[in-house]
Amino acid sequence: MALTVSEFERAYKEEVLQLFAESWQTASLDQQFAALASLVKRYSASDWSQTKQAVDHNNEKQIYYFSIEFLPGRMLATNLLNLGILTTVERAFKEMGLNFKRVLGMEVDPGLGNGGLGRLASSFLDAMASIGINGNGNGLRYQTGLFKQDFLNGYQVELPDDWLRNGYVWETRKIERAVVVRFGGEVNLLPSADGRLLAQYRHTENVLAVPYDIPQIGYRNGHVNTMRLWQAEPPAMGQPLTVAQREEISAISQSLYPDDSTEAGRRLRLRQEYFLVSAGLQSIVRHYRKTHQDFTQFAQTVAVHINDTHPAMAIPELMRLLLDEVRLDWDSAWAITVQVMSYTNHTLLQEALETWSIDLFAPLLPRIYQIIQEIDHRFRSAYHDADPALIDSIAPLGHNMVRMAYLAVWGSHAVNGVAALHTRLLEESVLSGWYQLVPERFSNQTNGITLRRWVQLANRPLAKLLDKTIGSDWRRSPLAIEALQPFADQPKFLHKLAAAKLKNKRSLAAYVKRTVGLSIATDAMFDVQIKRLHAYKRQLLHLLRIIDQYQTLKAGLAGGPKYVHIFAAKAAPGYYYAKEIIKAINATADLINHDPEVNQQLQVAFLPNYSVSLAERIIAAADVSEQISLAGKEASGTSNMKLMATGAVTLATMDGANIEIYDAVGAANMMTFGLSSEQVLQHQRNFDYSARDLFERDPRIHRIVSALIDGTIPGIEVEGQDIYQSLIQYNDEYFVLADLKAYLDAGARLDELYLRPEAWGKMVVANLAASGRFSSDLTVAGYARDIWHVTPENQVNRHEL
Ligand code: B1N
Repeated sequence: MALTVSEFERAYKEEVLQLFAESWQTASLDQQFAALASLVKRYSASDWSQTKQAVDHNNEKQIYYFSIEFLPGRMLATNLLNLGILTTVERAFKEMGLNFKRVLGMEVDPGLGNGGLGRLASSFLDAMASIGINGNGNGLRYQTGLFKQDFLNGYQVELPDDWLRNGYVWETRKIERAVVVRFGGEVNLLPSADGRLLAQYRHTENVLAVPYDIPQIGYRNGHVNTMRLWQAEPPAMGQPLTVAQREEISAISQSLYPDDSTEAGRRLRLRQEYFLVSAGLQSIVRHYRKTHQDFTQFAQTVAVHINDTHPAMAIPELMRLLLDEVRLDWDSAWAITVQVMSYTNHTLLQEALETWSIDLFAPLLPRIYQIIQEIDHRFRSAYHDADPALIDSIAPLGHNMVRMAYLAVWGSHAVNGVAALHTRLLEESVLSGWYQLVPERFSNQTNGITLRRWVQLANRPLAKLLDKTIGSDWRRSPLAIEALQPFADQPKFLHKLAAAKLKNKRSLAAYVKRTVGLSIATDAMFDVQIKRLHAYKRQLLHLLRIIDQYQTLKAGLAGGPKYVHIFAAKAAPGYYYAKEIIKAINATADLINHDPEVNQQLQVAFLPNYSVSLAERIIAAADVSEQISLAGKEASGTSNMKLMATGAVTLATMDGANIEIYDAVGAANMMTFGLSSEQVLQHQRNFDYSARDLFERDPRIHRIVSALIDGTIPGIEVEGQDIYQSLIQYNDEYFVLADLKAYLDAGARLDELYLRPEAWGKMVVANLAASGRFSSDLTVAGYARDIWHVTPENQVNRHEL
């Protein structure tokens, strides 16, 4: 939009006055934020309304992205950027003598997700709006988001995240769009006039689902989509409810399950999932009926995307609506459902594959269970010629369980993994039976990231330098950053690049000092591992390298570059082992940071409360990106992309999207090590891996691992022992020791390169130049083409690569 500095200033001052009866000079930071956000809403309102009208008017297809998690991050800067008025507003704030950065910092960062899966969902919403497709989010409005993390004596402490305390500026409650979601009760199938059975529901528990709409503004294209979050409330009418009943209802959208990569098989979670799905679909069907007489156009105008299996009940729920409310016959309803639905799998981990015991499921959702039984029955009949053992092993119902991934594949026309290796492994293992049956449904859609957030907003020094060097095309066309490649050989440019990095390091160092009181050396290599704490991600491996560096320094064998190791990670509150790793890292940090013999060379900072906002601070300052999961375990990873796209070099196993980064930057520009996923599989099959052997035979490994139990690191008597036993006694499930030597060697090679600034700069440039393909704009364009069958207004194509 077009807006001059003085126009904005006038509008802003007026907004402060109107909202708070306060002059702009005396308004508090909170008020400044509220006034600015309110203006942004005003600026986007007509585009929002027009986007919605155009959809209905032109009968355009809408995508609904169903996800139990979203991690939008703070929205003010993004919205200003996407409206095209960020620099204008910044200038105005400067002119008024106000602190723009601090105003941005007043916004809450909604923690409505755990990690990559939730962040991906939000990044897709931004991308859908930005490439001009009608894509809406459908999620839950959790009253408390992911816990806030603090450390007490090195242990993780979880504090409630009361993010709605002061209201959420971007949302609008739409009570007039509320729907009723029913649980429990009984279903009777009664003969009806049309000769078919009519499902009659009795004694159900009725929950009011109230939508809250949040605008999702596209990047400078006037396109504004909607993220809709549902809140559960006791219905205003009907039977009076007891306090306990009302609480049970509110609990549905009360809090986010803090589990990442494990299945939360609990009744409340199931209620959350059905609530999300039923509310979303009811409102979609209701909206469709306003403009259509029959359902012949439904699949052409609606696509529902199932983000992992948590919303997979969308399949039986849409069947229910089409059968019981629209009164279609089974075959027509099923044909529509399959065309509408698509499913993304995000994990190969057994413990994350959702299954629900029928004993829990059937009484809570009797009609949905009936429909799943019928789906299962018809699936089995459709394949009565096929190998019965195969069919049995992949049917939606089996072993007294509802198997959500299998239901999702059978009820969708498209299924995808999130990185090339992940999709291949899905086809070969977790969903191999399904791949045999319906191979044409499978595709790979490699994850992506919102480059605008990570580069344009969170790395301003780099963004400026890019503008000066290659012009500003890269801001709109992610692949245009390839033009940077020739500058890899220009020492002057590399100098500027290093200067930009140093600036970011100084900002992060100031933050670290402010928050944890540690002064980190900004002339050190910043070696970063940021992601959920999970054994398969192997923060432990990183810790063992730090211990090795510590021991080397203590032995007087210095040499390499100065290091600052930076961690950020939350552990699921019930994940005991992950919490032990946190304690062990914190204890090691404490030891190292306070030891004057080493702390000039080596420091460790574990920053509490990892979140989108904290990621924005850390990523721009990183030199090294640790992506060291056991090969075959990390579906994709996305911090790997964020870090390489903003100037870090990747130290990685050949896992998830690391492989695609490797393909993009070339072997010379990334440091890889460790077992391949095939080798891991082979060891697992042959039972020929012995961690104890490695420990006993390799003196270096012996020395490093012993530090966990010999008192080297004070304060981890229990944790050190447990971790030691997980490695030696229980044979190191995640092959930490198997990869340790290769990891240390790769680290040493990286150290040498870091000591040669030009060689390092070259690698950084190669990474930056190759980063465009990881834009989620391109990822979403792939979904649009292969899965949703819609054409973006703004054409972007990863396949031009
Ligand atoms: O999804 C990300 C991937 O980049 C990561 O590799 C993957 O680990 C992550 C249960 C999950 N997979 N599964 C989950 C989240 C919450 C939950 O309750 C599982 N998260 C991932 C994006 O594709």
